[in-house]
Amino acid sequence: MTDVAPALTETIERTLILVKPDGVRRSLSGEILRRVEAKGYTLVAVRLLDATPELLAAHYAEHEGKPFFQPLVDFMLSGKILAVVAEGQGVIPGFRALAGATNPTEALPGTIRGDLGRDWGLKVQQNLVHGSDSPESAAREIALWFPELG
Ligand code: D4T
Repeated sequence: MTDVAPALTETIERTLILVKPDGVRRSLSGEILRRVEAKGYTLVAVRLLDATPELLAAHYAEHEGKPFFQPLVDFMLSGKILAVVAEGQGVIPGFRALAGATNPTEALPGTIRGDLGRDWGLKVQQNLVHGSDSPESAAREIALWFPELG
């Protein structure tokens, strides 16, 4: 047989989600994971951890040199992070849609940042979550935060 449909698993993708220290501190980890699961995505791996400067330098390499880089790293070192790998068709753009715009003031109601986040007048936006923005970023970030899944 040559005309078989592609295996279902070929379209499944994975993304890295981080509940940042503000989300963990504000006890919003459960609410955020609830939204991911309620949307229908599957949790593949979950880890509560303290990031290191080295891990964050690799994760945020694209932002090095920008004015918010050091405040961003300091913020991400300020408390526990809940790192999550979620899976499902379209989960990379799907979670970005659930998260909403980077700036929580502009994030639409209904999104994680729009419903649960706000501008606190700090040097870096504390916007509760991170989500990979492309398949290439997802692969790179999952390897950084969950080396055992690589
Ligand atoms: P992350 O990467 O955390 O999912 O957020 P985004 O994808 O939505 O945004 P980003 O990578 O451009 O920024 C990373 C992180 O830096 C903060 N930030 C960003 C900030 O405080 N001021 C800024 O002008 C920008 C662009 C927020 C998220």
